[in-house]
Amino acid sequence: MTTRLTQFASTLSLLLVAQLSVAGDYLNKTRMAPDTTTGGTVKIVGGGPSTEGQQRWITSLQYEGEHFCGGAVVGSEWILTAAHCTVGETAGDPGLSVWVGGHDLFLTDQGFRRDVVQIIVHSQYNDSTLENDIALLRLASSLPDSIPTVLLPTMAVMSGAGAPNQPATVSGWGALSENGGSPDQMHQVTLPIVTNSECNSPSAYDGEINSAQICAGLAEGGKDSCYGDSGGPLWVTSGSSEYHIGVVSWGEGCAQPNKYGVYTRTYSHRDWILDRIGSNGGPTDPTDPTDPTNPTDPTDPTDPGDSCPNPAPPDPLPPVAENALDTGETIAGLSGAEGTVRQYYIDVPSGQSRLVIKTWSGSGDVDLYVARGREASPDDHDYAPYLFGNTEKVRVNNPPAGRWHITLHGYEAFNNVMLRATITP
Ligand code: 4AZ
Repeated sequence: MTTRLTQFASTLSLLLVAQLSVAGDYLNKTRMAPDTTTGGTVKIVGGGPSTEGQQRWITSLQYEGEHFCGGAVVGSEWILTAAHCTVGETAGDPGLSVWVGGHDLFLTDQGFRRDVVQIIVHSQYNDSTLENDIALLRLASSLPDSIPTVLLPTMAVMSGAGAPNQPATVSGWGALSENGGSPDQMHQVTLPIVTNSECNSPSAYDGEINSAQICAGLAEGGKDSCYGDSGGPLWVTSGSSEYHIGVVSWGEGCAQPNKYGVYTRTYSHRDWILDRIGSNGGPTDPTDPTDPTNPTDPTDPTDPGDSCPNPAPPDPLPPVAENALDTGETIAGLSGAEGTVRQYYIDVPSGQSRLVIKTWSGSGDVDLYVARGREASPDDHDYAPYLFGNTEKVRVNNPPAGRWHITLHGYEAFNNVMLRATITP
């Protein structure tokens, strides 16, 4: 095992050297294989042991029985983890396994072990910036019903329990301090979700964080995920359900002031995940009226739990005229109530180098959705920054030719917002 970890670490060092010229600050990003020393007297960076038997959907990725990354059960045969955890791993390698539903790494009669038959890494994963640091592992056989799945977050969760300043929990078997050893027992720490603008402030990551990432931690430091927690979950409870809101990805050291933990934002990859695993199943949150899996939705005519005949479901997006946009044209003064939809399109000729669509200014919260070749909606789009407030931008390099559809959706009432689409030849 020591050999293998050494190989893993030296692969990363090679990558680090190779990346040096393209990303000068890259060496500051920590995402190494964990220290293999166990025990120690230090506490997990600001947390403590988790409760045995809780969050049995949390998993340990192991090589020859040794933990190297975390993960989460999102389907009975699917594990969500970080793309960087899969670097150098091969599906079908008999050394590679996932350990599910356990608590103490050395009590191997706990939990369930499964081989990995498929590794799906996000096609846009960037090994130097760690953008889209997300991957799915398919297990050789389904997990038993006693292992729950963690739910993928909905919009409502991200604006409630998953919103900035709310408490979220990160769990794993990673190091207990930046220079410390790793525990046998799963640990967890609860820390606040941080806005992307705070995480992008000069004292934090100075603009490196994109909208498909989410940060958590304290400005004063002291609570964080650390080496070996990568791939594991940042999660919140909403109603009676647990929702996965981030994949442990990187950070500068562990628990340092202003150096928040950086997580891949699960919500931004919800469709990517669902397209691959089918459905997320599991219990639904009855307090969440926008949860599409909620079986108590009275407007759902297919809901077997509904005793009364259902009325026809309302149109989720009322039909509105779609307006053409010219490149560089600014639409000013857009306003509407919550739920208002405004639709535009722009025709992109072939061979263009960039398409930028942005909204800014005004008040309230309007969200931007972009899709090529079909109407864009909250449920079907190619791009959606999905940020709080009105400053949102989609940039597509070398955009394929065709009609690009833009939908603005009032997440809350919005007032006096600007919209512009620009094609760069
Ligand atoms: C890691 O390498 C890792 N402090 C995880 C989280 C953080 C840094 C490194 C964030 O697994």
